[in-house]
Amino acid sequence: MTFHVLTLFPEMIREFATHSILGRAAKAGLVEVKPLNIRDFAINKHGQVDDAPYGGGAGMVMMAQPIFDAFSSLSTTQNTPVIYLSPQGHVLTQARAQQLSQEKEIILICGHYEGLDERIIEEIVTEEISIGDYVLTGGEPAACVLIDAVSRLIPGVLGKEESHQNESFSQSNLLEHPHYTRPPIFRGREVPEILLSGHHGNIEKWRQEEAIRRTKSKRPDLLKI
Ligand code: 4G3
Repeated sequence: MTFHVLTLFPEMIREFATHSILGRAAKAGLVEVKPLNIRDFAINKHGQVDDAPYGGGAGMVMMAQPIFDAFSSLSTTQNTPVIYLSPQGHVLTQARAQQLSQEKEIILICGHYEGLDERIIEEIVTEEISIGDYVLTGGEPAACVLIDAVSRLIPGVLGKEESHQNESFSQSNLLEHPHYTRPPIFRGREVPEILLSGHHGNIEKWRQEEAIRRTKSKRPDLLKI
């Protein structure tokens, strides 16, 4: 799967995609992250990509032309999702990440300043996605979050050890049960006895109950959908 990322800060995206599980997935040819510098598509001699807003007011607006030309330089198919990361989008969910993981290619657009000229959104954007109800200085961290959430759902990206079969949100709307590893006592706190019992049936039942208990106490909103 290929992520094309239109950005003014290609190094932020490149750096992110070369570490840890994503870096390994790239080496294995499972995921390709291709930043495209919007500034390379500026046409005036100053390399200008933003301008003052019509109607006045503070801040700058990203010009439509460099973004359109960057987009046009890609030879992607007609129905490739073109996602604009913005606080105005639908909030990203595990279900949407799952759907996006089926795509062959995705184009991501990272905004800055006051955002993009509305006409580029009308012209090329197929979907606006937000990673949560807060504002960032730029769309790059949001693009990285989306790339991460989607990539790890692509078959082969996670190893056995990192499997996502039992984790929060993957099968149910439940949070994960608590986890423990050695030592059996840490600062007087004992590992629940049942986990040391070797009785797999009882352990599974306990984990399920804990998942429900935790969800009720930490995220009751998840149970009301
Ligand atoms: C567009 C995404 C982009 C308009 C981007 C600011 C938060 C998110 C930006 C705008 C962003 C998010 C860049 N901040 N919640 N900042 O996904 O006002």
